[in-house]
Amino acid sequence: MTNYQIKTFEDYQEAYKASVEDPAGFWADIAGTFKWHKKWNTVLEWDFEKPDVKWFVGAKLNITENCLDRHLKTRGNKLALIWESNDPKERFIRYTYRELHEKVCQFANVLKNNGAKKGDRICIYMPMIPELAIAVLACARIGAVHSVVFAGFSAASMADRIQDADCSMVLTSDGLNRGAKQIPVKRVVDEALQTCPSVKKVIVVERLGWAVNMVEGRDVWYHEEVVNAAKECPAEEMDAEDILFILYTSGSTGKPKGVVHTVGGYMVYSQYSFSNVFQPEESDVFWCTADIGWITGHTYLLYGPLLNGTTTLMFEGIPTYPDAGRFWQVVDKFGVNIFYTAPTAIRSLMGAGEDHVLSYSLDSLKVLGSVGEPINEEAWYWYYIHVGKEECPLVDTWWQTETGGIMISSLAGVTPTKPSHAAFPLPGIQPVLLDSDGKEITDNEVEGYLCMKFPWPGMIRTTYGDHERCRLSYFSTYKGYYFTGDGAKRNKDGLYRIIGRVDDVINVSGHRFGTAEIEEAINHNKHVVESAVVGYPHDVKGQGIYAFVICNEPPRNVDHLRAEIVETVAKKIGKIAKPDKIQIVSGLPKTRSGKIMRRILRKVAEGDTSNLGDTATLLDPDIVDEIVKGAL
Ligand code: 6R9
Repeated sequence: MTNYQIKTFEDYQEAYKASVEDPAGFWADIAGTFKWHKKWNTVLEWDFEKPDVKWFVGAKLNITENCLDRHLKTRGNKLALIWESNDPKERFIRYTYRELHEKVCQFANVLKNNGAKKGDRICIYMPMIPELAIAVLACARIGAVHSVVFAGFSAASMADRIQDADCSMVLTSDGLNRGAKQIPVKRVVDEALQTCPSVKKVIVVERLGWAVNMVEGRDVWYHEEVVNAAKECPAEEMDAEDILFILYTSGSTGKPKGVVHTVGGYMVYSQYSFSNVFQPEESDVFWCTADIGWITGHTYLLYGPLLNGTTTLMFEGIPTYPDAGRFWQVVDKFGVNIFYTAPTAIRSLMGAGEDHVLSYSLDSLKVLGSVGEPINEEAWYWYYIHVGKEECPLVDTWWQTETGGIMISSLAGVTPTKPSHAAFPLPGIQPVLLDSDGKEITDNEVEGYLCMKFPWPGMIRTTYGDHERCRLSYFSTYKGYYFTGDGAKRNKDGLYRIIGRVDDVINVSGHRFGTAEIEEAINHNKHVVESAVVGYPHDVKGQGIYAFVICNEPPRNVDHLRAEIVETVAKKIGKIAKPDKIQIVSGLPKTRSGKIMRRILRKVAEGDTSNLGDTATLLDPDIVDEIVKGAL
């Protein structure tokens, strides 16, 4: 749709070459297609050791003018957002670009009327209702930093994130719909705010019409506030390197960290990657099934499509409600052309049988996408054959919260695809594979640590409030490189295949958790002395969570104890992080220096105990026998 949409493999090769030879010139050309109040003085300043990365230095802009105002003349009456309810019987909602612009301005005025201003951090804890998309853009409109917390996280997780970013406001709803369930969201917020004195205002959107507790002077209803809000709101002028948002994600150590993205670079990269990977045409309807609470929802449900002037679809529900045909029914209902989902969703629908998908036409589909975890060949073929009718290119898109946008992927219908391969880096992206000494691997078919040797506009700038943590997590393992935490292989044709995390991060249904984070939650249970958590292959989730737990006394009722531990994790993190298997053990395999040998636990969890390797260095080798015998 822009002049920079690559259309042939030769174009791709040319663009890639140009992006490496003259990165500043390459990105300046692309950035030139956006609306800036003031252009940059320098395209790029960078130093991976500090790290210090700045794009479009000195430029001034507001991203929402590029998402909305810029389109009003040519696309004012075109649909910007289609919203489909959890309940197939409830009427859908549609906003044109003009209407969405108005809604965002109104919400922005509500924020201002309630004291929000540029630079404030605002926590958004809301289900997938149109107001969530509007609220995010409203923050960006006034220059407030949004920190969206997925509405499945617990009160304790939300409180941690609010405190870390020192948020002054929370935007939420009375409750949420999820399949057949209704969940009291505001109650979770109230619990979280008991330990968050920085929050002065809570704006509540009505979704379920439930009576909720409203704290005098702190809580206001959105529908009451909006009555007094003007429909015009000038966009705050931002520096290209001002913070656009914080999004928390798990690493191998400690609490989740607040990944910081800035306005200018994120804007350019989200639009460029969206337009090239998915190859949208002007009349296409694009559907990304991710929740806005995750990076995929930020970049490819919201910002990327809107920056591109594309119609984006937002779905409140889940793939299996009221039945496993729901996704396909929605595709037919709105004539979705480009569909982007996660392997875990595909695997769960695959398990429900082909009938659900075969009863819909799916004729409108042109492009399919996958994200979040490696897609196994079986799921790849099922998706390609039954959903795409062997006619839609399937792009396997590898990227991370920290990268802001898609890094390695084929460009739909333009560059080659291969099952289970993310394939080629996008123009501007310079991946390398390193060996354990940090040397670049030039051979093919050898597994290495996936790193980036050059900055790209959408990359992480810092971890909020703790720059050293950013350096240690991503820029210190291999000097001069950004380290992704993933292992990968490159084949003879230069296609990348992502193997998975090489650190202590578990990827459950495409959601990241640190083993340490889950262990810490489990250890809060009063019966637990110590625990060790590992991932293991899971048919639907990709990876499941296996916990080895030492108790202070032999449990009287193991099932009861397990249920209690699951409850503790749900309270500390959220239901999405609850262990699938809990094995009670009397000890853990530790080295003499006290380090848990996770390699052994991983093998037990995988059910492969034939070769546990050398256990002689363990403090108590006998414990291994006990653990193997008791394996679940
Ligand atoms: C976008 C997103 C990032 C981690 C990443 C990797 C895994 C994501 C993948 C993939 C294989 C793909 N991952 N996409 N692995 N193939 N196409 O998911 O961000 O939640 O931060 O997770 O997910 O391990 O490091 P995030």
